[in-house]
Amino acid sequence: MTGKLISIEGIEGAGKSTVAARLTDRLRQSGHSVLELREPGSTPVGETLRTLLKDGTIRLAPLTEAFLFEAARHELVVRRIRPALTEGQWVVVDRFYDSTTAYQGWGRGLDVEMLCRMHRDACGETVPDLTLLLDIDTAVGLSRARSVTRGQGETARDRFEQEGIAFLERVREGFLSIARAEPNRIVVIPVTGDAEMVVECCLRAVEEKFSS
Ligand code: T5A
Repeated sequence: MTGKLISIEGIEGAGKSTVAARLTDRLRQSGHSVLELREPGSTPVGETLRTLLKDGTIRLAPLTEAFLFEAARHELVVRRIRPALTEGQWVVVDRFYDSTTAYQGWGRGLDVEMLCRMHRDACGETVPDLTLLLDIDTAVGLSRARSVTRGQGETARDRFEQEGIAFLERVREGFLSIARAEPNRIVVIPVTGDAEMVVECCLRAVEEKFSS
């Protein structure tokens, strides 16, 4: 595999989708062939599971939720990520397996070691070369996310936004704990300025990681 896999992580409203799109543009401008993907999603199975997983009117046991995210992930790895990396493309993915560790492990209370085994089954040797963790104040992130979904008329139904602040605090702490455990892979980007400033920080992290 000659391409690079970059995942972008963080809680709701941290700016992941915004950064993924702008980072992809900037990397393309500097001559890379880049595939931008999202999780769950970016395959027919993944997009179908995304609709199910985000629908807060459907009850799911925590382990069911974890299996569905891993199923969507396996499809993404096998059908999109590995072929792209083999061709030498760079892949920017909006969320990857750290989200399951943080949300289903730290948020829902599932055993983190078990989840790590599930990640290995779903992804094999396909692990991110670099993970950018966008770390935002929980209340600010939740308010940004809600202002977007309110516009789409979805607020009442989104499974994770309706969990509220205490759940997202645990998820945020989970992400930071994963970052402390894997400092070589994960760079924490504090989200304090506007989107362009955050993108610049991400680009610097990418350059530092891959320039040598
Ligand atoms: N999930 C996912 C799990 O539980 N387990 C898993 O394994 C996986 C993969 C997916 C849901 O599934 C859960 C997590 C999620 O709840 P999603 O839609 O993919 O849902 O993810 P969300 O985090 O919900 O997406 P959001 O759109 O809410 O957040 P983003 O992508 O972080 O934020 P973004 O870029 O859309 O920005 C939100 C708003 O803020 C503005 C943007 O313009 C936008 O209006 N903004 C900024 N404003 C000021 N300053 C900045 N720096 C800004 N950056 C963005």
